[in-house]
Amino acid sequence: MERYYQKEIETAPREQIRAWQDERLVSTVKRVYENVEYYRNKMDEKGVKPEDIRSAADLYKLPFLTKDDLREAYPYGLLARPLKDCVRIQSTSGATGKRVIAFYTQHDIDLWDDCCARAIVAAGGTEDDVVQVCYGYGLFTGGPGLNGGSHKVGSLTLPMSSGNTERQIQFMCDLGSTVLCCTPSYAAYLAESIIERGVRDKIKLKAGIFGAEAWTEEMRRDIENKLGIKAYDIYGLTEISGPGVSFECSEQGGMHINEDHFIAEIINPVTGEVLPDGEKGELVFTSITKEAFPLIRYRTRDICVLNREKCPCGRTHVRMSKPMGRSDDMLIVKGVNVFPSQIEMVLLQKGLTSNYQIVVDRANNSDSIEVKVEMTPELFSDTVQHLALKENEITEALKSVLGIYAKVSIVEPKSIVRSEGKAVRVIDKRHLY
Ligand code: DLL
Repeated sequence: MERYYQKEIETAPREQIRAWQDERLVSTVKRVYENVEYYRNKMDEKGVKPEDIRSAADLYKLPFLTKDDLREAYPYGLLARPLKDCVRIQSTSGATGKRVIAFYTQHDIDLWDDCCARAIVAAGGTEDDVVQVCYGYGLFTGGPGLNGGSHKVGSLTLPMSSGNTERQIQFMCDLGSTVLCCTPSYAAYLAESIIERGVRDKIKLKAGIFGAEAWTEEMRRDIENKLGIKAYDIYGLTEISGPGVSFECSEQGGMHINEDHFIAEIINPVTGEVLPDGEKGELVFTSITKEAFPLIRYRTRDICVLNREKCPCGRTHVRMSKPMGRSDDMLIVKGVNVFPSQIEMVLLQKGLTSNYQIVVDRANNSDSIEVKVEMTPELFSDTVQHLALKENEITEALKSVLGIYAKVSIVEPKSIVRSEGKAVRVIDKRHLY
């Protein structure tokens, strides 16, 4: 039987959800207009006043917000509450220069934890469960979000954070973890490691809650078979709170968006026009219950489809498909957001050319990234040893900017194929979408 964490909300009639959205949007817009100069200026520029927003049907009148706005307003420019009311920040997994921070009041954290609790209960979690959280803790929202959700459910929470596979498996066996929360690639890696160690019959896992990066149905089946569990997708982004913006139910047919907290729209990423349900486009979120950091019409850059058909699980909140790509060039490698422009910046700083190519691949469910860059005429006459030193130097610089290891190969001049149109800078062999 399907279980819910907040049944009345999760299965509320559509008219009720709409009424919540209308009321909460109107008050959020009024509040940000009054308290946040950045919003006031943006709305004034577009000639829209809080009085023009009388229900969610007026949402289209409001200006969009993008990651660039967040960077421009960094760090405090979008705060809608005094800093003294905030108790936490979190930040995107992106690296230096591209970081975006989000603020939370205690109330915001409470609601965020509720969203994650809904996801855990939808995956079968109860107070009798042992939830092993191996998302990163710290600035990344994965660990703190699922941790908070697990507490709300009343499950025994293992705040493992990522890495240290040996210890993960030991605790999983000794403490009988039943729900695993981590990225799908780490889940696949754990599954292999468990089989390799011959301890498959010692684990008690029944469900996994995997997200933060794209993963395919094939990968789902592979993890489910190897671990003998049911694997659920979970989606979210730091700007909008973190994991739990949407989550899968037992139907595994799209992720229910927590519509009492977030209004979702799909737009044409080029024109900004709102598209009807069922059409593929960029997902845009408006948070309607956040105190510290409410974002209005935030462009996620994730390409999705919304589905309002009735879900057999009984939840009435709209479902989004798995993200099918991005409308910008951001890559997610090993769970970390990587922009090609960051790589280009390092290469140019290190005196190389902008003739480069980024190759992303996945072997044994683990991501790898290689940066091939053409040598300059000066480097051409250098010794092999000197080239290797240069490669190391760039590897180090990339590591400090991206936060992950990228293999660097300096290749011969003109060996990277020139494109006749746009340069093909990124070759993503993972075929995730
Ligand atoms: O990845 C939050 C999160 C943590 C979600 C744990 C789920 C589980 P960011 O680091 O800000 O936040 O990255 C957000 O990651 O815009 C998507 O492009 C991508 N993403 C998140 N979840 C999924 C998913 C966290 N289930 C960006 N499938 C988003 C595909 C996902 N992509």
